[in-house]
Amino acid sequence: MAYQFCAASDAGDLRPSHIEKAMKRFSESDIHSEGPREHGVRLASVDALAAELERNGVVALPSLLTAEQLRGMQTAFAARLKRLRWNQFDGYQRTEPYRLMIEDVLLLDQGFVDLAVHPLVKEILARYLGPAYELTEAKGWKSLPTKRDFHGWHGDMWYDQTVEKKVHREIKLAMYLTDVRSGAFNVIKGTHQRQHPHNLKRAEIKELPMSDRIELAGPAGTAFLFDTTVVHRQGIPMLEPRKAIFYAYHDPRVALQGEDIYYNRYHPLFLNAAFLGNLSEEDQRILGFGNKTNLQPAFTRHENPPLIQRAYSASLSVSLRMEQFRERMAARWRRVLGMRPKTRY
Ligand SMILES: O=C(O)CCC(=O)C(=O)O
Repeated sequence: MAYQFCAASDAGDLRPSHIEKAMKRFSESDIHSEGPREHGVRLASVDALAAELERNGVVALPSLLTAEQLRGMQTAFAARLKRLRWNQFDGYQRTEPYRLMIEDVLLLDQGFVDLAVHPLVKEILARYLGPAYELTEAKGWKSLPTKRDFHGWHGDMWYDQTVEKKVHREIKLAMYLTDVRSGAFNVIKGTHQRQHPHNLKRAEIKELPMSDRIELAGPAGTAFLFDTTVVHRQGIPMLEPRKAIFYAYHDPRVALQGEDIYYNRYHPLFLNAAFLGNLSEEDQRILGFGNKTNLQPAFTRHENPPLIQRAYSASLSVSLRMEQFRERMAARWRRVLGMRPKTRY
C-alpha cells in the first residue's frame, strides 16, 4: 500500500494557530513514500523529526493519511458516538462529564491500523523507544464543549513508580478527526524526561515556563507525537466538540502501576481480522501479536456496576418477556385471521 502525505481536511481556510507555526513543519517533499510500507521514508527527514521529538518532547508530523483513509476513520468513529454502549448496542463509554470515550479504535476501520504502523511513525518510534516498543493502547474521545478546567497539566502515569527508578519512555501518537480551533492539545516543550510523570500541583504550575507552551490547533488529520512525560493537557476553553485519537507506545515489559493493572488498561489490543492483511513481522510485533505479558485471563472489572445498571438489567428482563408475550398473541391473531407473518427486517 502506498502512503501519501497529503492534506486531508474539511477545514476550508483553517490555519494552524500562531503558536503551532512555531513548530517546525515538514513539507511533502521532506518525506517520501515510494511504495511498500517498509520502504521509502527519507532517513534525513526522519532523523530531523526524531531529533525534534528528542529536543522538545513533541513533534508535529506531516499529513500521514489520504483523505479517503481519514474519511473512513471519521465515519466509523462517528458511528460509535451515536449512542452510549449498552447490551447489544455498540457505542461510547462515559465515565466523566466532558468526554465520550471510544476504546479500542483499531476495531473500527482500516485507517486506524494503517496509522498505528505507519512507516514514518515506526521510524521515529524505533529511534526514540528502541526496538522493543509496542502499541499498548489505542483509543479516542469526543471532548464536549466546556469552559471548565477539568483536565489539568500533567505527565501520563503508567509504570510502577515504586519499583521503576528510571523515568521510562512512552510516546503517544495523536490525531484529530475534526478541525480543532479551540481546546487543542497544549504542551510545555522541553519538560519531558525530567521527572516521573504526575499531575502537577498548583505550585509546580506556577513555575512552568509558559513562553514554551505550544498549542497544536489544526485541521482534521493533524498528527503529532509526544513523550508522555512532557507537561501537557487538553486546552481550555473547548468551544466546539473535538474528536481525537491517542495511541500509546511503550515497552510492554516495564512494570505497570497498580491502578492500570486493576482496570486492565493495557490489555492486549483488541483487533479486527478484516484489517490485519499485509502486516509485516515488525507490524505484528508492534501490535503485540502473541504477547501475553499484560494479559489478565478471565478478567472482569473489580468494581460493581452502579445501581442504575442493575435497574436497567431488571427492566430489560421484564420488557423481553412482555415482547415475547406480545409476539405470541400477535401470531395467534394472525393465524385466526389467516394473515401472513410479518418480518422485522
Ligand atoms: O485531549 C487532550 O488534548 C490531552 C490528552 C492527554 O492529556 C493525554 O492523552 O494524556
